[in-house]
Amino acid sequence: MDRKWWKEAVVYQLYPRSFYDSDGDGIGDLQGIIQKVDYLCELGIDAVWLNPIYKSPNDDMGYDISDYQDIMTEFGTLDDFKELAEKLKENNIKLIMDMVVNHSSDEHEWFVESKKSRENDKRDYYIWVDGEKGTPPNNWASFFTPSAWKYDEQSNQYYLHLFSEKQPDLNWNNPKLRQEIYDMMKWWADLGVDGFRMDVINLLDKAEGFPSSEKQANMSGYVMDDELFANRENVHTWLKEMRKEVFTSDELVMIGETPFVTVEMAQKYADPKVKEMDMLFAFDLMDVNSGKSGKWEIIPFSIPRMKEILNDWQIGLANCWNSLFWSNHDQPRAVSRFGNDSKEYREKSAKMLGTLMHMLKGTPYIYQGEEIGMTNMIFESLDDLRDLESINYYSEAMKAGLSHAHAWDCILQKGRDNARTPMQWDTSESAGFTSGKPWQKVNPNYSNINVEESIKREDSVFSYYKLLIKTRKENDIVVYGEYSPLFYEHDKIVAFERILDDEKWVIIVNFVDEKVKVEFDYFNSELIISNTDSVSIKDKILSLNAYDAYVFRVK
Ligand code: ISL
Repeated sequence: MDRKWWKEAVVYQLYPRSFYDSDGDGIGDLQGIIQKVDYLCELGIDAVWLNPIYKSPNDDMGYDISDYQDIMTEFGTLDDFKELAEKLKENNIKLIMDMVVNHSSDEHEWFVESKKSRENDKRDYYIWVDGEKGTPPNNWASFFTPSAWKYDEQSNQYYLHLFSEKQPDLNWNNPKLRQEIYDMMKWWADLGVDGFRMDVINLLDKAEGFPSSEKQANMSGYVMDDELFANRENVHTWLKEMRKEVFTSDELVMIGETPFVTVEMAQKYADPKVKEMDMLFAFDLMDVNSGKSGKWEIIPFSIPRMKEILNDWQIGLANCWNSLFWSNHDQPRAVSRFGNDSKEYREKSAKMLGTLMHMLKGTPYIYQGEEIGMTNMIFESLDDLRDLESINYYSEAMKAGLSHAHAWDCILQKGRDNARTPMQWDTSESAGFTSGKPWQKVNPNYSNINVEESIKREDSVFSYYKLLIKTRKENDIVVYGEYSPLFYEHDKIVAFERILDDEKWVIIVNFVDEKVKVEFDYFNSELIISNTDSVSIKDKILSLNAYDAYVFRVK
């Protein structure tokens, strides 16, 4: 058993902007987190991943960094950061920083310099290509705007931005730039952080010569062709270099965020012998209801397809390590998307989802609010949106002639603002998140769904999550046991075994809002966890009600 703290940990993903506001400006902050460390301890998590807290003009909510060694003004100061790090350490909670080095903000001094002239010594920190006004160097699409290139009048060149215009891509071919980044990361490591979640780390290497793509264009006429900018060879070279330079201690965890990654690619990135990354975030599951053209092409959700994804990753990374998550700050809320957020089934299905993620093999990530079953938000108008991705999608959809109703429905289902509504602490105004005007509307369902209520009720989602986390701590099998699928052909239940030495656990959950039956021949099983009081096993048949979840120890 290759024991590692980050394998045994449950990680809490904390979105500081929406967590807790200590000073009434409507924006969550570091002192706010400090005030809520007790809450994290109560839940029992072992590590916190903080979304970016660096200085930023917030075009993309902190993923556009203008100073890597300072804190976002709204969030506090470096002293606040040190106080938070200290407080987490005192409480045995590890701290994982989000690190964004594929791009910076256009307000970073490197880019300000780089833009000054072709001769500037920071010019090569970014990706500049010749081109005439109105004709971008190629047909690459950006995630957040139609073209991935922005023209600069003064030098008659374009710069590359895979994300927004205010997020110019850094030029990783430049060794000076790479060294500056490693030094900066070492500086954070020396401050005592326990690891990094590396944003879009597999996009660092772009195809030489920036060829246009032959693939199908999107509604704006540009092409999102990952083969030209993701998972290319130099990513491996630079990760090894970064690992050597920055990750000098084995205790420091390296988690790569890797869109477009396949199981085969992941095996290479997360190979424990090579150690480019310890684990990574893959997106097959998040894309389960997306069509070929991306997230806004919504296709029907299929349980068999979801099972296939879970199974492929469990088996494919059996010798590496998986990251397990139903949601994050870029995704809809888990219970609304994969469960059922109706009054009747919200809690039941949230617990069912929790059971699955905590019992699969890998490190579970709880996205802030998931532990109380927070739901998607029914936004009323464009003015309610804060995320540039949705705002851009809406405007491109209108230009392409799609209906308002269609575009709005997509935004309600998939928009990133869903995950970013403020944490619901109690029933006071603004759900107790702020005494001021919240930067993003609070979900009106906070009067029913909030921490204060959930924490004191024994059968709440919160209490159930506590039990899941505690069970992991007390049983090596949950962390290190092998995974093996069960009832793989069944189209409504998800089930698997975990096996460690002579111990075996069986996990069975019903993914639908109807009764299902399965053959159950595990005699003398002991029920360890369930989201229901009534287990019915008769004549070797287990009957499951809507969203039932069971964890058995087989004797
Ligand atoms: O958010 C997405 C879909 O809605 C993803 O495609 C996302 O853009 C991709 O996974 C990269 O995400 C990361 O980098 C982005 C940032 O906006 C995201 O918040 C971050 O998680 C650019 O830094």
